Amino acid sequence: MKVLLFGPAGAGKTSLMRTACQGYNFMKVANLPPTKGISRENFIFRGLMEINVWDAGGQERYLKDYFSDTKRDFVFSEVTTPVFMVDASAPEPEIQEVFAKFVSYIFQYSPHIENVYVLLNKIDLHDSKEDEILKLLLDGVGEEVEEKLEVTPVSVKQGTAQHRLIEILDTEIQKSTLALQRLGKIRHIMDKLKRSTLADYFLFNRPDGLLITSTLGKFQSEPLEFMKLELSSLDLNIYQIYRKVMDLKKSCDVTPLQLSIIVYESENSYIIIKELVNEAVIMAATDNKKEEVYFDVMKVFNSTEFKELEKIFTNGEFHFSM
Ligand SMILES: Nc1nc2c(ncn2[C@@H]2O[C@H](COP(=O)(O)OP(=O)(O)OP(=O)(O)O)[C@@H](O)[C@H]2O)c(=O)[nH]1
Ligand SMILES: [Mg+2]
Repeated sequence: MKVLLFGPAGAGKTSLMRTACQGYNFMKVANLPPTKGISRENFIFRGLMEINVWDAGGQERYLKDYFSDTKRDFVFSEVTTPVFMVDASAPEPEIQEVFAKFVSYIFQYSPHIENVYVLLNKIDLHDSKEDEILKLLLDGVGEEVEEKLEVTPVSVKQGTAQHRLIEILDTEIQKSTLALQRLGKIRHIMDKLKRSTLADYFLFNRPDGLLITSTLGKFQSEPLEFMKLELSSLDLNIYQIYRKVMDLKKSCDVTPLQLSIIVYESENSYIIIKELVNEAVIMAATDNKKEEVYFDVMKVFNSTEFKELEKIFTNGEFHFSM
């Protein structure tokens, strides 16, 4: 999957990529330098589909380069998801030509493309003029192209641009047999886990923090940024104690400690969280707080089914070409 993020300088393309795909919050990316040429990032979206994001720096000299005879093919071919982003508070006339060239090369070099996504960004700003900028863009292309445009006013700052990008990528998942097969396999195993315990299971993807699937079906959740189990410096005390304990027990078996499972409890249930080989996080929510329910979940985390689930995230299934 090649997602091409294109548009004039300062539109917010890199901010969008960093916040939607790499779990940064907007404040952390507020001072990004302009992107030099094309920056490419690979990641697994929702744990199901490998995505290559091509973030094309929009400064004039780079645009000229992308449109040149020698570079055009490289930039615009094999695109699966073209996304054009503009700063809605800066309706500059030059944008019209950039957009017209962009769509024309997209349709020429990636002829199977059905939709071009247009994001009018920064609508959080008081002086944003999304109507004006949309008119500018549309005036430069024909009606036939217009029908293929999916235009959305968004804001990376407020989070709506990220939601829109996730929505766009979700429609790509629906078109990918490979991604759906993988989802089918995961669901099958998750249902098996549920059958042997009184608990529901929720699986989250680590890179983007999105829900992959759950035994209660799909639901909307805010992307989770914290989903990495790590020992904090405070916990280092535990390591010192553990070493002493092993010393007292005269055991040579001193190995690094890892945070493996986190257990929360409410009045009526346990929420148990475990990492799957660094790539995903599983959460179990028990139906009640009976001892055996808790131990059943622990057993499930050591079961062959669980190992199968881990294998899906380690067996390099994604290492085919883009
Ligand atoms: N107010 C506001 N500012 C935004 C928004 N999105 C991005 N910005 C700011 O716009 C500036 C440019 O953002 P970038 O993500 O670097 O823009 P870019 O499109 O990658 O720019 P190039 O790499 O030069 O093509 C940064 O200061 C961002 O913080 C938004 O939704 N609202
Ligand atoms: Mg950039």
